[in-house]
This record gives sequence, structure tokens and C-alpha cells, in this order.
Amino acid sequence: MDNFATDIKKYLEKIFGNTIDEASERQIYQALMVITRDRLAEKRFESNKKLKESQQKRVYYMSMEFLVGKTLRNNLYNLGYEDEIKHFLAKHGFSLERIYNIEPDPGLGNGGLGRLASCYMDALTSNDYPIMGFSILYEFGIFKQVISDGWQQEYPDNWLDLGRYGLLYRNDEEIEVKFYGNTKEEWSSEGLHIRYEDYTAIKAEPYDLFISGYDSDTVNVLRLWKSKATGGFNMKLFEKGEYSKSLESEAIAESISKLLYPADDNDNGKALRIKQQYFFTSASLQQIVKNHYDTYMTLDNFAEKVVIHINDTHPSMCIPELMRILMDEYEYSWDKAWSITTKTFAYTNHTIMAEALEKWSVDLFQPILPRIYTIIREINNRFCKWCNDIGAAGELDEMSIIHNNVIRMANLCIVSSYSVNGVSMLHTEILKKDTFKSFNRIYPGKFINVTNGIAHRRWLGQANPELTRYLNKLLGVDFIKDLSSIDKLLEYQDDKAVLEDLENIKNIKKLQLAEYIKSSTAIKVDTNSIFDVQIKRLHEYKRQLLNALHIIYLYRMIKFNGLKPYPRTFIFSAKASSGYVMAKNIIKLICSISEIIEADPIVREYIKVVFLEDYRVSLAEKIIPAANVSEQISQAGKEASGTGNMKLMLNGAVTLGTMDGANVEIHNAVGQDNIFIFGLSSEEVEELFKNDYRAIDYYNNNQDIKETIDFMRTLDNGHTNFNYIADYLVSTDPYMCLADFESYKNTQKIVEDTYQDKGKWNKMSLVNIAKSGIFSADRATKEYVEKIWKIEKIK
Ligand code: 475
Repeated sequence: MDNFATDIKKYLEKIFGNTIDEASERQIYQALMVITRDRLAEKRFESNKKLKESQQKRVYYMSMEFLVGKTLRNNLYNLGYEDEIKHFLAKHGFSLERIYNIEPDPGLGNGGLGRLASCYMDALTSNDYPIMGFSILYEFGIFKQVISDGWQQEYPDNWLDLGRYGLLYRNDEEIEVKFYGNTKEEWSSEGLHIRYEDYTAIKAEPYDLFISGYDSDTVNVLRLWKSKATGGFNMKLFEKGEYSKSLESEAIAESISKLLYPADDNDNGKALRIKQQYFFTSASLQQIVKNHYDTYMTLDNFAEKVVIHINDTHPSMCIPELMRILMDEYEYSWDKAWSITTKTFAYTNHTIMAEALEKWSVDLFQPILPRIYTIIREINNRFCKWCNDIGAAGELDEMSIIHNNVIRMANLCIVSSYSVNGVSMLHTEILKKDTFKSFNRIYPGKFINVTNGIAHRRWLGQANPELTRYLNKLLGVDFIKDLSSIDKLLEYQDDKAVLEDLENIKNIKKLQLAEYIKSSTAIKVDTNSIFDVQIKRLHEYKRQLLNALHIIYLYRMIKFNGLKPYPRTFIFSAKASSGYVMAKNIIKLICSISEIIEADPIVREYIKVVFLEDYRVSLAEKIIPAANVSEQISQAGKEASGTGNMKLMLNGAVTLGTMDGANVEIHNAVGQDNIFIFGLSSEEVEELFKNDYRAIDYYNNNQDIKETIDFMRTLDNGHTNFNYIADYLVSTDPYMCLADFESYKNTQKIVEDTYQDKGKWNKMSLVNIAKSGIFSADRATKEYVEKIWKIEKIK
């Protein structure tokens, strides 16, 4: 550590010509980022050496998104340097906390799927497993959200400006990726050869982000590819005097890694998205195959040494790409290549929403990736033939990979992977019984469940140091190392002093959040009120609208019916995909309610609504420890798992939710008495849907719903009214907010009453913390290791 301090001083002298006492915070930040990165690079060298020597099996985790969150705190925490650096900097008048704030959130993801990938990288590294992540170095991550007059506006997130110091450019490992052109089949005495001509080559430049582990010697790598035009600009065009055209093609090449698509459902039909997917999967596969070949001088044992995990279908072009490399570059026959391929890939599905299952039209796909297309077509032909042979031809409408001139990527993944998993018990059941039921019949045992988990070291250890310190002292077990030991807390469920201590810690976190709320929205909130939190992407199926409708109900009851509820602060934070009109309208509705309540001297004594802009990992880290109620109110059957629900529980919030996704397992863990469940079950939702859900009947038959919706129509602050949303709720809403309203409203009342019994509430909160062990990413990744990957720790 002495060294670390010396390194900081040296860096400041060398790069900025400053002593530490002359340095700016910005300079200290850069020094810390670079030195930490270099320390990790050294550790990486050692752990990689062991990995090479052991020749053990490795996992490559392919994901279009990794929502890594800030790295500096995480790395210093994991390396065990945090306290010493804090003191060293304090001696020179700097606050480490302020330095941490300089780092931008690397927003290389949209939401749950991307954050899950990062939680898993962290957990696997802490547990010494060999994993390497691959993704794209988006120049612009998820947009910055600014709320202006209640409307979401999107601004570019130029995270590399300050974020680049954590990256190491590996110019020695550049790779070329080819697009467009034509393939020619050539027969010779040695058999069929594919010649690929007139293609456009693009360079993939690798940038490595080191992933540290907690109290471990292992350092893993997340490799991010950046696209570059080959050779600057097109010399042929340049010589012909077509300067601007030559620059144009350069701009197109580099646009591939320009930005992250900001939709967490799927934007079908975008050529740039296809290029992004192929760009990063091809570069990664070429790298993986080369590494393997350099080590073993053969690819025959590829599947014994390599697992490639595909995080949803976005990286599914890995599959035909491996086939292409094996056949076109290493001269394997189809059958041999297929045998290797089908033993290499494992696929996780994260969604059953039909519109989010990726499909590409052949007309769009084929010209961009002609060779990859012919391989997919051949996989499909052989699959269809096999289905005929086994008597499953009748189900090909559901199962064929290419159907009505559309390529169904999930089907490609299922046919080609040795393992397919869902992300919660309920989700996996729905995959098996409904979404992919024919596949489940012809591939018995291929579908398995691995319930999601979260990196508790970040979401408790770092986000809530107050609670962590307290539990450490109280329990005397190292639950940061092993979260399952946190269940020792159950011994204190009737200990008044402990329950009060927990309440006091919650209040400290509420106070901190209240200060943040005041500074960012100017709204003053009462920390004695219930902090009721719904934070997640904005989606109709997640039903922020149901929450808003209930708030409007309360508003009306307080204003006109003398209702005096226990004070509550409803906290929302959510980004809407930029083209998602309804989602943006819902944000506007929530912001308008917030404004109307603030302007009402009576109502604002009881309820407040806060919409915090720019939801991101670092904001979640502020909100979650302060929450009393965790709103997980998706329509049953729609949320594959949820992971925010686990983070909130871990920090002592009590779930108010439907029987959906991992809520079901939270319910099983804490028991009926420590959770608030409401609403239709997923079977009941299905039933009602089949029998023609008629929202208007709920409006006509339920006085509260009628009055609330009528009142919603009168909420007209200036130029906006919400007739549009009211009409939707009483007519087409497929997520059936009205069907669950009565049950939600009643359960909200129970939440309110329970909260006032402080002893009871604190005990519920304690049980939630104590039972959160199974939701650790350590447990989840251990299941991947044992059930799917069959890998061992680095020796
Ligand atoms: C589920 N993102 C959560 C979480 O398993 C679940 C889709 C298309 C393009 C880009 N991003 C996406 C998702 O589908 C996604 O985030 N899914 C979420 O994955 C982790 O907990 O229920 O909605």
C-alpha cells in the first residue's frame, strides 16, 4: 500500500508535473484509475499464467450488454485498499468519496440483462472461476435522461471522456470482421471450398476492462470491441479523387460501435443492430478459436475446453460463426463442425414477451451476412429433416428456425445449444410448458432453471456500509464472503434492540436519500414517511401505471373524502426507450401527479411523489438501501425474474408484489407473513386473456376504479391531459391494470397499517435480510458452474 501512495505521487509528477498538494481532484481521479488498472493488469498476468499452465476449461460470456457500474470503488474495495487510500488522500485534503463521484457509470447496458452479466462476472471472479466476457465498446452508452417539464429527454452519454482510464487497449490483438460481398462454392478433389469475395472488412480493436474479485487472486477480463475502418480510408476511392466517399465508408465502419440501442425490448429490423451483433460475435469467436488453437494446435478438443455462453439471443450469431470458422478456415466437415458446435454453446433466455424474441427478415439479413445466412439455412434444413424423421414435422411451424422468410434467433439457439435456461422457477416453467413446449418435448432435459442472483458485495457491502458494519459486528460471520451465513440474523428476529438498530440504520439511509432528493428535485420529503420504491425500466408490463393509478386514488380520497393515510413517499426512477410513446407518457403522468401534489397544501402532508431522473447503477445504489417497500407489480407471467427485487430485499425492504418471476421464490423464502402478495396468478391471467378481458367491465363495476379514472381525466396541468392513458386503461391495456386494482389497493392498505406497527414491520424487514442468501450471484453462478459449464476454479 505504501507503494500505492508512492505510485500516486509519481503519476502526478510524471503526467501533470504536480505534487499531490498541487493536484486537482480530476488529476487524482485519473491517477487512481490508471494505477488501479495497472495493478489489476499485473495480477491478471499471474492468474492467467496459472490458467495457461492448468489448461483447464474456460467460459466465454457473450453479451451485447454489461452494465458494469462505477469501477473504482468496486476495485479498491475488492483489493482491500479502500481505507488506506481514504486516509492517505484525507491527509492531503482530498475526499475519496468525491473522487469516486467523478467516475461516470459505464452505461453499456439497458437494464436487467446487462446488470446480471456484470453481477456474474464479479461473482465468478471472486470465486476464482476462469471467465472472459465479450461485448462492444459503445462510444455512447445508455442515454442520459433529463426530465424537462415532466417529459423525458435524451442526451448522449459520452462516458469514455472520463471512463477510458480504466481500459487497456490491446493493439496486438486486432481482428478483421467481414460484411456483405458474395460467397462462391468451389469443388476440388479435396471437396467443397467456400470463397468469400468483394466483402467489406472492418477492424475490431480490443479494449480490456479488468474485473477484480473480492479477497481473491483472480482477475478476469471483459473484452470490449471497438470498430474501425481498415486502413484509415479507402485508398481506391481516395485515388479516384472521391475523398468524401472514402470518408463516408470510414464513418459507416466506425458507426458500428457508436452507440448502445436504448431499447430493452427489441428493435427488430435494424441493419445496424445486425452489424453490431455480428461484429462482436465474429471478433470474439475468432479470438477464442485462435487462443485455443495456439494452445492445443488442434480444435478437435474445442468443446472439452471451451464453453460459450450466450446471454439472450443477441449474440446468437456466434453459432453460425463457429461453424464458418471450423469449416471455411480449418476445413472441418459439416458433421464434425456441428458436433463440436452443439457441445459448445449454452443459452439463457431472459424474456417470453413475443415482441422481444428476436427475429430477422431474410431479406435484410442475407445481403449483410451472406455466408452466415447459408449456414443458418443449412442448420434449419437439417433440423427440419430430423424433425420429419422423428415424427415432429407437425410442430415445425413452432420450431423451424426460418419461418415465413423470418429467422427466429431463439430457435437457432435452442437447436444448437446443449443447455437452455430460464432465469426463475416460474419463467422456466412457462418456457417449458408454453413458449417452447415442442422443443421441450423433442429435447427432454435440455431446458433447466437457474434463478438469477445479485452481487451482494456491491449491493450491500458497498451500497450500504452502515448495515454491513452493523451486521458484521452483530453476527460475527463473514457474510460478505458467503451470503448464506446472513441467515444467522434470524436469531435476532425477536430482539427489540436489534430491531431498533436496524430501523435506525434504515433511517440514516433514508436521510441520505432525502438529501439527494432535495438537491435533485427540490422536493422535501419526510423521512418518517414510508419510502415506497419502484425503480426499473419503464414498461407497460411492469405496470408503473398501476402504481400511479393508486396514487391518484389516494390523492382523490385525501382531497375530497377526508382520508388521512400514514404519510408515504412514492419514489420512481426509470428510463423509457426513446421510441416508446406510452412509456414516455407514463413518465409525464407520474411527474404531473408529483407537481399537482406539491402544489396542494393538504394532500402533500400525506403523500409525495418523486421521480428521480437518469436511473442508473449508481443511483440505484443510493435508493435501494433507503427503501421500505419494494414495488414488484408486473402482470404475473411477464417478468422473467427481476433482480431489483432481490437487491431491495437484501437491504431490508419488504416486497409488495404479484406472484411473478423471482417474487415467487422470495415469497417461498420469507414466507407468507413477510411479503405482501396481491393480484392474479399467471394462470389466472392466461385464463382471463383467453376469455376476453374486458377492462370496461371493471370500470363499470368498481366504484373506486370509476371515480379514479374519471378523476384522472380532470388532471390537466396546463397543456397536458391524460385522457389518452385513461382510454387505454379502460379499453386495450393488455397488462390488465384494472383487473388487479382492487387487490392492489387493499394490499396497499395492509402495507400502510403494518408499517405503523413498528415492531412487526422491523421484524419483517429483518427476515427479508436474513433470507436473502439464496439470491446471491455466488449461488447463481455456482449453479451455472455445476449444472451447465462443468468448470473448475483456477488452480
Ligand atoms: C428481464 N433486455 C428481467 C433480467 O435475467 C430479468 C432485451 C432486448 C434488447 C436489449 N435488452 C434486452 C432484456 O430482455 C432484459 O433486461 N430482460 C430482463 O433480464 C435478468 O431479471 O426479468 O426482463
